[in-house]
Amino acid sequence: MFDKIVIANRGEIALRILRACRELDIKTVAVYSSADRDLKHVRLADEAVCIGPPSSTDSYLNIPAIISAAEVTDAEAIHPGYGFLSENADFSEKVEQSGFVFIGPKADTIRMMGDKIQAKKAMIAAGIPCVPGNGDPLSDDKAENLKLAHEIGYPVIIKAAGGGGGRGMRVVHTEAALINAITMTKAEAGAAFGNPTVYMEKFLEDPRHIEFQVIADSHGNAIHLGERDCSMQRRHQKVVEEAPAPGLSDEERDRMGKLCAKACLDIGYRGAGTFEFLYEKGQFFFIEMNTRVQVEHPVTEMITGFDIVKEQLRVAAGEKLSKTQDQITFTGHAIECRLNAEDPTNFMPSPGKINQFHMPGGPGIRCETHIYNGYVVPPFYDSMIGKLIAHGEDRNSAIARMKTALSEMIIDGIKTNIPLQQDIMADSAFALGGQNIHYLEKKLGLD
Ligand code: MV4
Repeated sequence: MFDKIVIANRGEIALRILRACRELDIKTVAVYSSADRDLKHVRLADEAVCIGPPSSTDSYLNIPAIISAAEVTDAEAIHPGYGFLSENADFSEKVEQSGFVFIGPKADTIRMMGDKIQAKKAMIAAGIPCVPGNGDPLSDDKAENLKLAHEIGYPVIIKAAGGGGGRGMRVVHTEAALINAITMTKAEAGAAFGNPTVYMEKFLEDPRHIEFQVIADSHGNAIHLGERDCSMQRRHQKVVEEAPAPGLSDEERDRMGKLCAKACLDIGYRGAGTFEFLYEKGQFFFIEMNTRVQVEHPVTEMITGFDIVKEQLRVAAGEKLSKTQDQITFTGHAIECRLNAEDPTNFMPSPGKINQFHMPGGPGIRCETHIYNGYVVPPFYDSMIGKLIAHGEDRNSAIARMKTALSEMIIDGIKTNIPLQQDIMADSAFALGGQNIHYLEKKLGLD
C-alpha cells in the first residue's frame, strides 16, 4: 500500500479521501488554493501545500503545481477526486510520466471515454446496449444526414464527440430543422471543445437516468456494485440520488451489472467507474462512462457496505479486488440529498460565513461535509457544501429517515437548498419512485 498520497481536490470529497487514507494508514498531503486555507481536510492532513490563488485555473487545475507538490512532499500517488482534473487524460499521463501513480484508469482509457464517439464504439463492441444511431461522425453530406435521421426516426439528437454532461447537444424534431441544427452544433462544439465532430442518436423523450458502479483491478478482475437512479436533476446537476433504482428487478440488475463488469475487462479498465444509461420502457441505453469516483458513490456504499474510495486506493496500489462478485450483496435502500449553498427558490449561489452548523444523526444517517461552525464558504467554487445520506430497510424507511435528518439539520448564515430537499422528500410523485429526468424541472415550473 502507498505510504503517502496527494489529495488533488477540495471540500467534502477531499475529506472523504483523507478519511479513507487514515483507515489504510496512508499519510496525506492536502493541496489547496489561498482561498481554502481553512478547509477541514487541510487542517487534518499530515502536510499541506498551497498551490496557487483562488481561481481554479491557477490552483486545482494547475497541473505543474500539483505535480510539484507531490515531488516536494515525496508522495507516491495522486487522488484526483471528482471534477477538476479527475477526467483529464493529459493530467493522468503527466502524473505517471513524473513517476507517480494516478488513482484512476490509464490515460488512454480516460481519453477514449472523453470522446463520446470512441466510447460508444467501444461499448457497442463490448455488447453494451446503446441508443439507436451508429455512433459514426456525421459527414457534411446533407442527403446522407437526412437519410440517417429518417432511418433512426425523429426526434433525433445531435451530440458533440467532445461534449458530455449535457454540453454540446441539440434535439431535432423535424426534417426541416436537421441541417441547420447539425451546422450549429458543429460550430458550437468546435468553439467549446476544439473538436467539431458530432454524431446522431434517437432522442429518448422521457427516460430515467440509471448508472452502474463498477470497480476493476489490474489483475483482470472487475465487479459491479449495482445501480443508482439519478433522475432527480435540474440543468444537468443531480439533486437527489438513490440506490437501488425503484422497480428494477434483481435479474435486470444482475444482467446489466455483469455486462458492465465484462465490458471493463474488454476495455482493460482499472479503478472505479460508472456506466451511465438512459432507461426507458424497461430498456437500457448507454450514454457515457465516467472514469472517476462520483459525488453519489455513498448510496452504493450504504447498500453494499463496500468502501469504494478505500478500494480505489487498493487497486491503484496494485492490490487485487478485496471482494468477488458473489461476496457483494444489496441491503435496503439509500437516498442522498445534495446540500448546496444556494437560494432554494432562484438557485443563486449563497457563499459566506456559517454561523451555526448542527449535523443530524440517528440510525442510517450519514453526513458527508467539510463545513463547521465559523467556516466561510468561498465564492470561487461549486456551491455543493455536502451530502446527506439516509439508509433504511426499504425506500419508505430511507425517506422517513431523510425527512427527520433534514428537519434536524441547522445551517445558519448562508442560504441552502434544504427547503427544496424537504419539498422533494414530501412530494407525492417522488414517494412513488421511478420519475423521469424531466420531473424535477417540471415540478419547479421550468418546463
Ligand atoms: C440523451 C437524452 C435523450 N436521448 N440522449 C444529457 C447529459 C448527457 N449525459 C446525455 N444527456 C442526454 N442524452 C438521447 N439519445 C437526454 C439527455 C438528458 C439527460 C440525461 C441524463 C440526465 C439528465 C438529462 C437531462 C436532459 C437531457
